[in-house]
Amino acid sequence: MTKFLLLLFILILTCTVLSKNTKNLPGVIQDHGEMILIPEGDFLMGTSEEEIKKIAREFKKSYKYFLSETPEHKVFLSAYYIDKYEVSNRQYQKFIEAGGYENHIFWTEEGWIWKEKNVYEEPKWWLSGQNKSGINHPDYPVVGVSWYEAYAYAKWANKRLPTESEWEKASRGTEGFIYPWGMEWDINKSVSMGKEIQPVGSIEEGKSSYSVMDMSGNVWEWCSDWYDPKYYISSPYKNPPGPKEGQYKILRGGCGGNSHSYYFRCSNRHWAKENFWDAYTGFRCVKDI
Ligand SMILES: [Ca+2]
Repeated sequence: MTKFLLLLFILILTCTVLSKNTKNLPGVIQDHGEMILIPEGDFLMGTSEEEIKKIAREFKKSYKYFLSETPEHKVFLSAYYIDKYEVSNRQYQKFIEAGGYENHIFWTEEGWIWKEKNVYEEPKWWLSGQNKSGINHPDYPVVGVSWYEAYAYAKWANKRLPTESEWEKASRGTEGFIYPWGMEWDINKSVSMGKEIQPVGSIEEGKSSYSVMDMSGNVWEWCSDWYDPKYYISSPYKNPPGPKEGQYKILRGGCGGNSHSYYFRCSNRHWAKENFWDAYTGFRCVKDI
């Protein structure tokens, strides 16, 4: 009898430990966001020198402004999942409610220090509702978030921020498209050129060939990579992880407030400090298979 009770006790203890761990298993997606599988394989990343000279002439800019997009090169990526939509205020609210701003384990060391020092408990404008922020605008993309906050959210959700190459492949597909929908600029296919941001996934016609939404416009999206203008010259062919260090993090995709179509090309690169935030900067996440 004693032996039986002891076995029962061990069984109950094991179940309790397992059920606690299950909550944080890598397979559990905390924000319930829809994700799209991007199959493994090659795609064309960056822009050729000939093409950037053409763009520079069109917009009367120095071609050096676009030089970090060169050389155009082939990249192989293992399969991964990417969020179909930019992370919404509705999803971000779950992170706040789950104690995201109170739990050190979701944050980088620098991010935690930055947050504590500034006493941040939510994104900018979250409580005032300005710039379509906060719970009164549940379907809009979260804005006013630094890279630190995007990183912490992704970790809480059991996802991660995309590498720059993962972001670009999900946007332009394997056909070498300039824009998510094809080769020609179309102002009606993205939230762009001075428009206010819209609820995520508002423009169906602007989806990429993988059906990922808002890769062009609406809000800029944080990536995991540091920015190095010369990275493409020596980046590895397989699953490039991004530079080891840097001063700025990569942003991709352009935003409603931008007024030149070159920002909305899939290969356009942009960057900002980790603590940067504004009314047009958000993110989406990816997940390993
Ligand atoms: Ca976007």
